[in-house]
Amino acid sequence: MDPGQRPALAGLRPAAPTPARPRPLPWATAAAALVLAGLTGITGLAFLGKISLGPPAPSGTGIVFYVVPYHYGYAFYDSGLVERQAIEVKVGETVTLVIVPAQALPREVFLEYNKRSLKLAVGGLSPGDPRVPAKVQEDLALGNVEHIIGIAAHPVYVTTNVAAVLNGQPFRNGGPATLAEAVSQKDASIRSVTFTARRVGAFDVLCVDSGMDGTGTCGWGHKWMIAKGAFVVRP
Ligand SMILES: [Cu+2]
Repeated sequence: MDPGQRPALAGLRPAAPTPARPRPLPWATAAAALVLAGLTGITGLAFLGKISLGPPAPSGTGIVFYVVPYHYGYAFYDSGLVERQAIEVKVGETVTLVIVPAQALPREVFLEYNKRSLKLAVGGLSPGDPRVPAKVQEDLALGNVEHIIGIAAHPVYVTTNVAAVLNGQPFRNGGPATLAEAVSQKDASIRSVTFTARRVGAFDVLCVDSGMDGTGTCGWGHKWMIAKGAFVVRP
């Protein structure tokens, strides 16, 4: 039937007046309130980090954080994929870092992350210097696409392998559209590390590898790829 056409019967019958909304029965109200309370409880727990509404984490991995390295910095997300300024854990806690390289995501997303590098002084250039994005392009052309994520005073040394999904291109084609998608699809570029937070303090997250010339795997801005005190271990 043509969507604009109404059934013949509808035209013959006068539209019935909308009946007054029946008063909900007391028990129904009580049941609805209970359901609502339950939902609020779940949301509250999720907010407090007691349970996660985000992607399921592998069991036995403790508290999970996601790290997105880009040229030349990091974005941190909690287990619900909410961005955080730092990775915050308690001493003695088992921590799993799931590393999703920004380059595993589409070009626009990758470039959006890299824009953050324009807010900082990188490589002796002042914030916003157009030579910074030019250097990123140069690094991509040179194949300087990997990072090695380390955390001061902790056994963390994770080499990314985004080249495996880039197929020689500077940007990802046909990959996950978002971080959430990359995580739920378990993108081939994802690496993770599980360790124990042993010391109280604020530790730097850094790109550890450095070549003979000190440039490292991600190239020009490697030395400046440090998130100062971004791994926070509370007593
Ligand atoms: Cu790096």
